[in-house]
Amino acid sequence: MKQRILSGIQPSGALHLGNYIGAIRQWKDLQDSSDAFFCIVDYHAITVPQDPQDLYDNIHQLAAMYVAIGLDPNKVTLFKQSDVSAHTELAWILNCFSHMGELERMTQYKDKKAKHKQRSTVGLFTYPVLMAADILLYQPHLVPVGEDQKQHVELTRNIAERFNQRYGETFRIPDVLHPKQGARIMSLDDPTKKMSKSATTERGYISLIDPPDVVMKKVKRAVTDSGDEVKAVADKPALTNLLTIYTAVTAKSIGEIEQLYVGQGYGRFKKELAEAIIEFLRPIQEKYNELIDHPAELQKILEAGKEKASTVAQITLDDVKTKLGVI
Ligand code: ATP
Ligand code: LTN
Repeated sequence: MKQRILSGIQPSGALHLGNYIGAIRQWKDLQDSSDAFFCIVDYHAITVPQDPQDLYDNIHQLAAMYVAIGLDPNKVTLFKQSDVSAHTELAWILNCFSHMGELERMTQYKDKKAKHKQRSTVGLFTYPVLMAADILLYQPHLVPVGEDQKQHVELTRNIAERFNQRYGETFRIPDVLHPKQGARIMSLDDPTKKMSKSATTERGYISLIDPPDVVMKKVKRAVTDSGDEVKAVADKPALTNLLTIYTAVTAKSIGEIEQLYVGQGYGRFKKELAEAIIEFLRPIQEKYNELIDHPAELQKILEAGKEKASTVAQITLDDVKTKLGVI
């Protein structure tokens, strides 16, 4: 039996290299050997204010990006969370098995609450419970995500264990899967913060749809460490981050890259890193532009995904409802 995997991304703007290296790269690598479900988590996106037209566009752009990056809709199930009503149904049920204290401890909640002070919603608070529902419905063995999502997957495991203890084996307890390198890509303008699309300036991240001149500019402006050695070591967090990006977009190991720039300083390293990123992005952007021009094709992929995901999710939901005594 193939391993089942499930992951998701919010349609909250163009993806960046951190999303690719921390999450989607693993999805791509796993698509042949596993039974994979990848979700566009649109109901998670509305936990903070969204413009309707932007959200609609972002959903379709994310679907196009999933395919452009190399996920094959014939091998994996690509679907939209709001298309499968079992997600919100199970989320309600799991809310009744989640404790206030454990949700209050979630660092993503604390960060986002601080950002949206005036309009912090209950949805933002129970966001991790909806994520637990997304996961548990599909009984996955693995959840491939970046490091920032580890706490949410641990919460998912705790909620599932609690339910299983009370009602008998219902949910598989999933393991989190992080990449060996690049589980936390840092911001280009501040290597102490993670690369994020909701950062205050665009200088910190490279979007997968940034044109070549923008990539070159952002890499050239990236913060570096003191000294001039190109080395991935603990006291060079900025260089370590740039080298992690370099190795992810080429077939070269960090050791090989370090060797290439011995005694060369940062200038040539940054220029060639930018060129490598541009080369890496070129085919992705070509495919993406082609797909964006064919919305009917994207719609067809999401329709097929909805069908397949609904069937799998409903089996778990029916089991849960039977155990609760509501069927
Ligand atoms: P936002 O900044 O809007 O919260 P984000 O850029 O952090 O978004 P998400 O959509 O929350 O990205 O994350 C999608 C996936 O990418 C998740 O699996 C997450 O762990 C991973 N990811 C996000 N940022 C990074 C990063 N800097 N390094 C590695 N993985 C990341
Ligand atoms: N919380 C995640 C997005 C997400 C997710 C999921 C990831 C929602 N549901 C299920 C993996 C599995 C994020 O912010 N990146």
